Amino acid sequence: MPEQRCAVVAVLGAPNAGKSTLVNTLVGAKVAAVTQKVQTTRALLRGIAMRGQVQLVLIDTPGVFAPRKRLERAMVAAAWSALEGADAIVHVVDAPAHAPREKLSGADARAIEDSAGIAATLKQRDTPSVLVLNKVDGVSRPALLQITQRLVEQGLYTDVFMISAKTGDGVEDLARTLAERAPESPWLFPEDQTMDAPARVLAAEITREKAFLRLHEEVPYELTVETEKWEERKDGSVKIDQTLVVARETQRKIAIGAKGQTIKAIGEAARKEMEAAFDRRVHLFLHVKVAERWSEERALYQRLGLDYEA
Ligand SMILES: Nc1nc2c(ncn2[C@@H]2O[C@H](COP(=O)(O)OP(=O)(O)OP(=O)(O)O)[C@@H](O)[C@H]2O)c(=O)[nH]1
Ligand SMILES: [Mg+2]
Repeated sequence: MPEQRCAVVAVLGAPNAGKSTLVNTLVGAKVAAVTQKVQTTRALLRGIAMRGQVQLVLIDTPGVFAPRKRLERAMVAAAWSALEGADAIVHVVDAPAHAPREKLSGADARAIEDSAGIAATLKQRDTPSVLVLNKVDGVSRPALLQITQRLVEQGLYTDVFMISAKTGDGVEDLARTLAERAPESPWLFPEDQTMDAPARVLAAEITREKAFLRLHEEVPYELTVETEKWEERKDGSVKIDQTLVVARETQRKIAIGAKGQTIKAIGEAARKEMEAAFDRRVHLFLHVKVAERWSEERALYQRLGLDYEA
């Protein structure tokens, strides 16, 4: 029997860089919500990927940015906390956002600033970091070289990878390198497990993703999803009751939509994905509730594993 090896890998980067997409691709299953909006991931999520005798425990983190609100501060603190105990760090960068151009959008300028801050911080640490330029499907070769050059000057990386987390291009090269460097250690999880969170947490993430995708303006950021009930049925199906918590009555109306259309569409998309994820029939019931100060409630932070006082 070859020795077991295992590496804890923290996946860090600015909001929207593609961290969750990369973790899902490496795991080969959906473990983390992915949307085109920033601040999709709110807490640490572990995805587990096997490569031969090597187990990679990938920690998906919330994006690192300049936080203002309590929840944002807790998210960013959680992202940095993932570095504790990590054997390796993967710094994911949204390459198209960093491409040199005459005029940058505000969001791209922020992404560049956030990445530079991360590069500088990682440089102070002993844990080996690799730089991953993501979304190479959307950027030219010369631009990639310029972006790499700038970040390599700002940080200290053992390797640079150019990948598309979405198409999988280059992802196995990265996996191989991470696996090669994994220290000898017993696996932390059974080899057929793909994530560490319980199914009801994944169910809440799935619904939150569908709601994020369908709701616009400020609603997604002021929304959270709780799995209230999980009832196993004799026929092998499961009945799941979830509450979408929003901060205002107007948001409740938007989430429900005319004749309940919006919530119905969110529920249908979520149910389909849950059936695939749990490999069984799902009866999903969604409720919408207003709790003005949910993002200030201590219990929420505890459930998400976030630090209320961060
Ligand atoms: N074109 C392209 N899009 C990608 C790629 N990887 C991720 N995306 C898209 O980028 C957006 C953000 O992806 P996420 O995986 O949610 O990004 P994240 O870094 O986890 O974002 P936060 O959790 O909000 O910090 C989504 O719309 C993805 O589909 C890629 O390789 N190519
Ligand atoms: Mg994410």
